[in-house]
Amino acid sequence: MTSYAGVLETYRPFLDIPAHTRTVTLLEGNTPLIPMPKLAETLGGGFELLVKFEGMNPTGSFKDRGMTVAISEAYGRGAKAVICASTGNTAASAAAYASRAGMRCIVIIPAGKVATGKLAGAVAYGAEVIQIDGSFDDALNLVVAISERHPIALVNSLNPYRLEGQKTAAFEICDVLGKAPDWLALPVGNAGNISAYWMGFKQLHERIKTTLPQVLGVQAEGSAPLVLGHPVEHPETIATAIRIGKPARAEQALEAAEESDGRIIAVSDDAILKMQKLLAANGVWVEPASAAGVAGLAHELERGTIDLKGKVVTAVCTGHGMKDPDIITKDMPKPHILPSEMSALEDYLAREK
Ligand code: AN7
Repeated sequence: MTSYAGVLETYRPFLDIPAHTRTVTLLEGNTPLIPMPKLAETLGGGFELLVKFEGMNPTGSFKDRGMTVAISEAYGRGAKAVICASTGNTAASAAAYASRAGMRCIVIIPAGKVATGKLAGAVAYGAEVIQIDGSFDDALNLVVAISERHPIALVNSLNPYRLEGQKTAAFEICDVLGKAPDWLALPVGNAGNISAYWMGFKQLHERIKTTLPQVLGVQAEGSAPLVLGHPVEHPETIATAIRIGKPARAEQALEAAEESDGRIIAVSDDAILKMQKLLAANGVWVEPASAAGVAGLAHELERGTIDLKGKVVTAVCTGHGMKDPDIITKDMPKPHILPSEMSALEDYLAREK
């Protein structure tokens, strides 16, 4: 038996990467494609819904797929330091892979707008965390400028090797289904992921003649530059992962939507949080941004603007719920405190539910 070796080794012949690349991996990828029949019924039924649960990657988000490739390339050419701007998940992922390669990792994040689990991850893996009094977009401008002036590798999704790695998720979906899905729904922030999926599906279409899915990209209403058609100066959303006003891969994302006969839409924070609860009620706990894709499907179904009858629909849930525990605990009902006695517990069971 050959054991699983991560996305770079598994899909190397499909990846456009330089020969100097030296694999740095945490055996990311190979994440579950989970059937969600009960949730599909809740949304009206008549279609097959599967969630690609990217929260099951080593650092808890889809970013690990692209990061293994970006860090492997930087490591292979002798880079000693990497830098990224991040709403949190990229930071934690860069930190983890840089630590394995023995590289310095600097992450720039918007102060006060990064979920606890992501910040903790970046610190735990040994990154130097710098908070700026500004947005993700400001942070991205800074790291791009720094990486042009200093020998520090940029590992944001402007780095093409990030997309090479991220597109492996499309390959995995087709491998499991034995075909491409009819629709793919996913959240959109800096727009690297939607661009990478589309690259992956198109590559398989050209090589092995799979069909192409229609792509539904979903932004949060308060941070929806791709829906509005212009950058958003002060993006706001509860889904801090996608609190991005000027996506680096905007053009490619719009192309993916158009070429696939799909679209990019926006949903409200309420709809995102409602879908986070619905997913969790089906055993899949994701962070708020990660619920946006399915929330977008629900939005279109409610309005009758999408026909999913008989279709196979894949929704990408990009990050684990454990990344952002505060969003759950802040509204948590007060815990029941009982005496440590059987009778008290029996009284409770008789009383509740
Ligand atoms: C959970 O970590 O931009 O459209 O700096 O963390 O490829 O940006 C995160 C983005 C979706 C959006 N879901 O993906 C970062 C960062 C989750 C995310 C997105 C992000 P892109």
